[in-house]
Amino acid sequence: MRSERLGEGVFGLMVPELFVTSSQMVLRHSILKPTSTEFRNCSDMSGTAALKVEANVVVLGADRVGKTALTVRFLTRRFIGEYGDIESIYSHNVIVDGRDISFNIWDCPYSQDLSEVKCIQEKRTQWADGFILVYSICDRASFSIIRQQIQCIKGTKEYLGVEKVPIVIVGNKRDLHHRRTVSSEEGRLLALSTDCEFYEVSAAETYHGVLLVFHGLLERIRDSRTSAKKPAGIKSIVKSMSAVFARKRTDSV
Ligand SMILES: Nc1nc2c(ncn2[C@@H]2O[C@H](COP(=O)(O)OP(=O)(O)O)[C@@H](O)[C@H]2O)c(=O)[nH]1
Ligand SMILES: [Mg+2]
Repeated sequence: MRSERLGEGVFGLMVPELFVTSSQMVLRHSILKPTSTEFRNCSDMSGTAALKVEANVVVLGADRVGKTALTVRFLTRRFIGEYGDIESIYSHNVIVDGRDISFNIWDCPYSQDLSEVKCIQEKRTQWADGFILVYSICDRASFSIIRQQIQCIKGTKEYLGVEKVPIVIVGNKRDLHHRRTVSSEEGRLLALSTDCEFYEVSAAETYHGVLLVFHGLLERIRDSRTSAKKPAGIKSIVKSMSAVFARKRTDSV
């Protein structure tokens, strides 16, 4: 059996976990293990189903933008209406393109306590393979928060040596277009300028859009995995050699 780690986990972090089965949801606490995100190739299985992919997804955004609605829609295909403010990690298995995918989805409440934010944000960013950043198209302040969160995530990942961060930006509450204060173009432009994917959805109205969000993120996670594995190209070799020679020249001055 081959085991390959996708990302680091949160060490001993206690979080509530909502395990979802087809018929029921059970809320309980669990300890996330550092090796929670793995690609596994089980030798006793055959075909493409033998490859099991685990993906850790963090859902972020301002209060009341629909983070939980979006997550619960993906897990259960239902829109309930009111969700409360419980921080949860949900575990959900799906088959995508014949592959067994295990999503761990961390639905995070928004916090403005800066000291708390810094500490927990680092843990989340370290744990996550990909991010879903949600704003409401009727709430301009929630759109500004997304911009800040992208910078913060990219900064932390860069510090951790990760070049490409899979991020999907989601403008939610599309059904409330008569109350729109953020245009689709603004969302699309932000995504373009920050190398993120963009979707506008209504968690209240459709399951399909929400499904596209999670599949789009999965695609980005796969891409980032592939590019991280690629051997250094000629450009980066030339870059490293130039850096070495430049250093030697400076040393000899
Ligand atoms: N009209 C509309 N309301 C939504 C949508 N998504 C969520 N809501 C509502 O927005 C409120 C906040 O949703 P919630 O998921 O709890 O937001 P969170 O704080 O970001 O997790 C709730 O009253 C939801 O019913 C949507 O797509 N359309
Ligand atoms: Mg919530």
